Amino acid sequence: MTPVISPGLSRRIGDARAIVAFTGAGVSAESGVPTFRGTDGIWSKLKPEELASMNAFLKNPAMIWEWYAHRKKIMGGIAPNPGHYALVRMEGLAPSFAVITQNIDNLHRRAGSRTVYELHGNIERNYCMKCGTAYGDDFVVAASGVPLCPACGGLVRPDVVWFGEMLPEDEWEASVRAAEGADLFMSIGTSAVVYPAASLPLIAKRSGAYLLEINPEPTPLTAQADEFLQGASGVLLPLLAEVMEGTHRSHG
Ligand code: BV8
Repeated sequence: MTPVISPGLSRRIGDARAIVAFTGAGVSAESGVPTFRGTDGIWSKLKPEELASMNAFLKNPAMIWEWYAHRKKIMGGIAPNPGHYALVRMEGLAPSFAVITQNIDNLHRRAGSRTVYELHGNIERNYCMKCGTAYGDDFVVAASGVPLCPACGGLVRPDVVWFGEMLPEDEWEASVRAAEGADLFMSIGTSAVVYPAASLPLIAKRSGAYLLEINPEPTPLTAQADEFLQGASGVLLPLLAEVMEGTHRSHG
């Protein structure tokens, strides 16, 4: 039976100095968080732009808050899965390791990942659109209907990046630097269609990184990847962590 992790990839994982894990909704799928574009996707009914956009929010804040409240409810009952924990193990072994995530579910941090760049924000954070005051989940959940800022009466929104909005500058710059400095860049559980995040794997490859894609199905990135490991991240990432641990044990 051919090993799932080839000897060539095992060597690369063991020798990698700077590893980046670029993650999308697929990494949280095994925690029970629905993906966006899969068959069970939360966008299979409505278009992303119809929900995750400023226009949609201003047009109907109550509906958009209902959608986020629904997602917060799902995320309230989830936990990191073996894929998240495998990335924490790998971070402990690699000289340099960063997670760049498009996910807003906070699961990487809850699993214990230390260097995490959140490109599209975090659903547990909210802020007033008028005065910028930050509000936690409790405030938003307690509000009946659309949460208004007690300080200035402004509309409170989720601290996530909507379509047409810029990504947080420092998270984006740090992510580009990490991609340019990586010798192993893993694109995991993302359909690689949302930009500018989806440009990071190619920035890494152009800067000399080995581009590994992990996904149960091919994506628009697969043709440019150096290697495509077909399967679930919750199964494959623990195997990669085991290979890394084995290499570090044998190196003493
Ligand atoms: C912007 C947060 C600049 C909110 C989200 C070119 C350059 C720049 C911009 C654009 C461009 N072309 C188009 C644009 C505009 C747009 C865009 O990219 N549109 C796409 C749809 C074409 N981009 C933007 O608007 C971005 N902003 O560009 O600003 C600017 C600003 C002003 C003026 C000019 C320029 C902002 C994009 C951010 C949008 N926010 N989410 C919220 O979540 O509510 S996007 C959303 O998609 C999530 O963040 C999500 O993470 C992201 C990507 O989706 P995936 O994570 O990949 O999830 P998906 O379901 O698609 O795929 C899951 C994958 O997992 C699948 O492949 C599946 O096979 C796999 N899988 C399933 N199970 C498993 C698994 N894998 C492993 N294991 C498993 N078990």
